[in-house]
Amino acid sequence: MSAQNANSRIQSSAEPEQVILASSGSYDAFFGALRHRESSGNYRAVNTLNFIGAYQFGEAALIDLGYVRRDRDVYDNNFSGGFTGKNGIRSVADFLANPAVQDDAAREWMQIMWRYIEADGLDRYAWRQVGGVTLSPSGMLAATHLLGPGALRQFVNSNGRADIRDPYGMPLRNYIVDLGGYSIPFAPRGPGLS
Ligand SMILES: [Ca+2]
Repeated sequence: MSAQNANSRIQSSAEPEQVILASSGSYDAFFGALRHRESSGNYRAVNTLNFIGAYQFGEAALIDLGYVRRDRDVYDNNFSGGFTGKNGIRSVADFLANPAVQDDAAREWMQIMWRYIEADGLDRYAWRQVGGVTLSPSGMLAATHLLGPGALRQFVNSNGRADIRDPYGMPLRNYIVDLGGYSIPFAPRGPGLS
């Protein structure tokens, strides 16, 4: 989620069918594309819902990653539990000032999210067509980053018909398609790749 998304035009759910044949982009390029999508690559970005940094992490993700302590509401992005000091990060300001830590957190986050996807049994949909799009692992991870594994499950269970959007109106489907063309080293490889 990002301020950039807030400015995005709300798009029709009836989008043309898109097919991703293989992952042509590298894992590094995936992070660049995700940063661009989330914040235009601005490591100091804070959006109106208090998601922070180039990847627009929220409180719940930073708790899972061990940067923030749990408080009564892990989704309100007030970070009131405080920071743990992981990688020297003791405040939102520290996190925003440290691109290397944000990149490190993003890489760790992808592995955590893939385990969520596996725990939900959604990994078996990798490279399958759902609702007219190919679910590539990078697209699945991007969608899970946008709205969580529950939203990806809803997308799969509805065969892509559920119109799932982030609070700024960004459709889940856009993340699946636009960030779907990157290879993920710990996930199933696409057809035709060795
Ligand atoms: Ca909180």
